Amino acid sequence: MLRSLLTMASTFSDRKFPDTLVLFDVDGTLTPARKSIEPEMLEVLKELREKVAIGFVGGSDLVKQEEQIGANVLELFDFCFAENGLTAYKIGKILSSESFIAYLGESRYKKLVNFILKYIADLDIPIKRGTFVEFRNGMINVSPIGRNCSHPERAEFEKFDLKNGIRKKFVEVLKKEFPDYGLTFSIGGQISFDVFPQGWDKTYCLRHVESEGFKTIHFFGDKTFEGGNDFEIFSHPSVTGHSVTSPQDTRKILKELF
Ligand code: M1P
Repeated sequence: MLRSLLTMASTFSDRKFPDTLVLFDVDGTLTPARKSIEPEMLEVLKELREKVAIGFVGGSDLVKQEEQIGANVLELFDFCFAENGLTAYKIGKILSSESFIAYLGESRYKKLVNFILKYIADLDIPIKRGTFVEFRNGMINVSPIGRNCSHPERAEFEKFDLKNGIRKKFVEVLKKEFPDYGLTFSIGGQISFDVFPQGWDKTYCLRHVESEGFKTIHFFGDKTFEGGNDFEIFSHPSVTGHSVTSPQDTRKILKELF
């Protein structure tokens, strides 16, 4: 307890509310889906950081957050949590985390990835591009169309998937095929789903802030419904959750709150 208070006092004592942390999802909350952050949002975050500690918790890897928020993303937030917090930074310094491959082991991983690639090879969808499995530190990301598709192609796939339930069916098959792997399959974006060990959802990032002694933790996300990748952190007992419909909505709620 004393350690927590000391840590907090030394790190965020320059803020108006030093015991408050505000965490944000990225796609659909801070930025339009897979697009760049707008200047108005950067301005709002800068002002907010004078009052509270701020962080983001995204499903994507850090490379994508650098593309969307800026190459200096690590300087813009007190906490940067990529891959749900499996890649984590506090004030620009990396924090230690676990890894997907260490959890699963090479042999079980090979079985899983071979199955996924065979399933995608047999999928009859309008177009396919490249990078069907993206290997990350804390998860793999699986995309039936392939992550190399263009923006118009991803929008088309999203519509097609909504009608035909491609990802939903895929996830059902994987759950049946690998019941003993202890994995969660999370459809968070437009063209893919994330696969990670149970419990490694966005609540994972909370373990990195446990010792900071925050009294209030806010979270803003757009996929807060059950099954969405913001659901677990949004409904966590230690978190005050805010469900948003767009980056503009995020700004509106922030103005009301702070
Ligand atoms: O942040 C939400 C999701 O964003 C991307 O999804 P997609 O490319 O399908 O729109 C991915 O990076 C995914 O990992 C992430 O959860």
